Amino acid sequence: MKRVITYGTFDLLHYGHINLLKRAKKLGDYLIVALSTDEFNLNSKNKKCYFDYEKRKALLEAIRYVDLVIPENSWDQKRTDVHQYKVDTFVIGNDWEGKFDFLREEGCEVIYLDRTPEISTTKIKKDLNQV
Ligand code: C2G
Repeated sequence: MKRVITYGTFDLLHYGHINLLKRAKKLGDYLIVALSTDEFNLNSKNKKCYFDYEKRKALLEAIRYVDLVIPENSWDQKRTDVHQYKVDTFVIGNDWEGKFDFLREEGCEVIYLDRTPEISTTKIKKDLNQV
């Protein structure tokens, strides 16, 4: 069974995220999503989430492509995650191109997928403000 992992905040969940998860699942048989916790978002990603971790986790667990959701508490857990969850492939959007190549040293394939254009949480918030 080929195991794939990806990381993110996924707030507000939109079709760009779904598109990423759909393509990520196609790369294997089992998809793990490491979901940024509220504290990690606030303290390390400078993101204030609209939905808290439990709600974002429930949303992701309802997506057919997602098999397991685990917490992302720090930038540095990827190496251990790859071993702990026996991950074959790490995948993330190409806004992170090159940033996680070091995982190849752990025997993990690293793939950067094109982001879905024209959609982002920032755009959603901006458009809603103009309503
Ligand atoms: N994404 C995408 N297309 C968009 C928006 C997002 O493909 N229009 C992808 C991102 O590239 C990422 C995933 O959806 O792979 C989740 O996006 P975010 O929640 O913004 O993730 P990010 O904050 O970049 O967190 O340790 C890694 C970080 O936790 C990644």
